[in-house]
Amino acid sequence: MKTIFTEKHNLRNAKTELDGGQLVEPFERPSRAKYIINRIKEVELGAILEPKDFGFDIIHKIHDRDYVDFMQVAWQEWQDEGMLGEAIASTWPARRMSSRIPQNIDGKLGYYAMAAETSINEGTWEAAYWAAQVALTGAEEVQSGEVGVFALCRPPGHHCALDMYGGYCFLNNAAIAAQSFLDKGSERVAIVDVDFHHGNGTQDIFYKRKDVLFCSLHGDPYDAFPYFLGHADEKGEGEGLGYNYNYPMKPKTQFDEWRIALYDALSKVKDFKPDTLVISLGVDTFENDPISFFKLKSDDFKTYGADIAKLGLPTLFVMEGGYDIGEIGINTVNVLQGFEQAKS
Ligand code: OKP
Ligand code: ZN
Repeated sequence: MKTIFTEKHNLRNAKTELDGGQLVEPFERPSRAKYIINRIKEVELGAILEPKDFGFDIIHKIHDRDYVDFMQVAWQEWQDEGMLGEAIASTWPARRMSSRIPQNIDGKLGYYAMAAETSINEGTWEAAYWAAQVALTGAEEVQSGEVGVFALCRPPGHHCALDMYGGYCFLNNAAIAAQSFLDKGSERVAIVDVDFHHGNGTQDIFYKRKDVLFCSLHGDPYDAFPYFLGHADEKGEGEGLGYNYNYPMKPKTQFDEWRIALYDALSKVKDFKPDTLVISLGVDTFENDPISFFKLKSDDFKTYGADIAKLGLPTLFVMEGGYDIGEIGINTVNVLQGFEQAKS
């Protein structure tokens, strides 16, 4: 399997994450990608390609222009305001307040953020831009005939909506890849999100559309981030009704139960008859993940990689979360090897 990767992910290297009332080293850190790429080399998974630069055309189809323009200048504006730390949102348009966009950078961050743990600093935007290009390059490889391709995106994307960043995400790489599939000939694209967290951004982006099916397996939002989306009764709206499926699961969920949800999601995919499949691949479902509560073991990742392969669809894996740095390489590559070994 080919991997798309660039060292430019290292430009996303925030010093702070707001966690339990403290500013700690972010869980979403550069070494995550290093361990994954090292494992890919160790097992000789396949060629490692640099991303091409596809520019902003497809990014602008998924994200508001206002939002994209803001992200490009947010760090500069924060510095111009004389702020001493990294840029962190602290005030939101909460219930019954105005949603007019403030002029002050502190207010704008609150307007465009969905969570406060994610700091913006120098290099954040450039890394996010290249993560999207990694996804677009992966989509192009799949469309030119590769059965399975791995887009090693960093920072991740699935919490990022039309005009919102947060949950370590700044551009929705999986959604951008799905749009690229549609623009270049796919009639229907399915996205299955196996990251521990609900893909609220991806759901939101495609909620009223029937050309993209979205299925997400995740920690129940009553118990887990992003808390405010991801319930089982969110099924899509308008034309999109019946094209969104959520599988919220409780703390300590084991692989056998998780796999039942996966089978259900894969059967929805099958019925949908997509031309292409995007997997939002987070390995934070692992039993030792420091910020999640499912109980998958390393071997389970191989097993479900094979389950996905049995659909027989051209598949793009887009990297999302996974924070047990020591095992992230093994768990991620297990999914990809499981897929490779089972594909027809
Ligand atoms: C991103 B992805 C620990 C809680 C952090 C945000 C989690 C973002 C996960 N400080 N909450 O889905 O893996
Ligand atoms: Zn996650």
